[in-house]
Amino acid sequence: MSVTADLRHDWTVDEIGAIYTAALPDLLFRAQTVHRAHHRSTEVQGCMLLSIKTGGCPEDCAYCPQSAHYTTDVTRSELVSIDDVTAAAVQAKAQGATRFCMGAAWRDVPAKGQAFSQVLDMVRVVRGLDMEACCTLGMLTQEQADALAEAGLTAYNHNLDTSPEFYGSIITTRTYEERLDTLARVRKAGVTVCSGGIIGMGEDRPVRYRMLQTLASLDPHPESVPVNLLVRVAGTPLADAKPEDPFELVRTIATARILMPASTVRLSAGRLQLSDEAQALCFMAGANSVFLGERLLTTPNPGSSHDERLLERLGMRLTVSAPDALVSAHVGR
Ligand code: SAM
Ligand code: DTB
Ligand code: SF4
Repeated sequence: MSVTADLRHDWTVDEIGAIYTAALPDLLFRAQTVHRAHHRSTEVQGCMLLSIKTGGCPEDCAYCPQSAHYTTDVTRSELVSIDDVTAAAVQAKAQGATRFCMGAAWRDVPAKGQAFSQVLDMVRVVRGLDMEACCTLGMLTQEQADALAEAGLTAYNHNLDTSPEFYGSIITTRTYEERLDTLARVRKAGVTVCSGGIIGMGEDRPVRYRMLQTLASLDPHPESVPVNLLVRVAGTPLADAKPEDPFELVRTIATARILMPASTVRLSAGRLQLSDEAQALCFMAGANSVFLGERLLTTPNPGSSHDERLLERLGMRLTVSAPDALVSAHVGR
């Protein structure tokens, strides 16, 4: 069988629901079987995040501590210097990261001023260190997507976050369609697509099915699918959301793995709320990437020494060389 023969874009909600709600041993067995056909079962990619422009965002995403609509502990800062990015990327590489992801609290990339050309320089620095470079900067024009491609950007992160139907109860300042439009521009520019979502925002299971269905309907699939567990931040509207059952995260990851077999499924925000055992289940469900380091963008993360110990206890390891996302998505191992 060709490893791409099982890539489908027409999953129905009923099919997705049946996968998601299967008995956990059966779901994990199916996810593992798919996972092993496309990925090394004992490896996870280490990525490092850096917030290059923090806080003061005009968007009203109900989960986000960086929105100017809410009062949180986040200290605003303007675009960081290229020297700061270089130092952070060098350190990330030393800690075993093979992808460096730069996030900006923008609705869209500023059309005027020097900021965008500085971001392009940051991308060149990261690529010059032989790491994958990812940016998440909000909405892009086609010209901006093309310029990022030209600078060597590996991936662009732009999450759908939730289902089309639930979206309006989380974000009112931009539409789902606008998110999809940016993803189409990224794809057209030849940059790989990183798009996923968040669970634990008060959504029910069918909302997750629809989010996963929308992601899997993209053709090609996003090369990267981050699954975030909501980090509940004081001051945001979702600060008091009910804590999510970790098994729901495991089920979401396993279902993403089955629907999008060749994609890297990233166990992203929220790991501090998970036991080591729950994280192990996420890896068994097909997650094959984590964020390293003590900080995500503005919130804490387990830190490299904890992760080193965890992977060692599991007999797993960080991916040593950055897989070329486009190639690795289609090469059986
Ligand atoms: N401003 C850009 C945008 O929204 O596309 C890029 C940065 S934004 C912080 C990147 C992603 O982080 C969001 O789409 C969301 O999925 C995730 N995120 C933000 N705050 C989070 C939280 N409190 N818990 C979990 N994920 C979160
Ligand atoms: C993604 O899906 N999760 C990361 C990355 N893409 C940019 C961001 C998580 C942010 C968590 C909240 C914070 O630290 O501010
Ligand atoms: Fe702004 Fe992104 Fe946060 Fe939304 S998720 S408020 S767009 S930084």
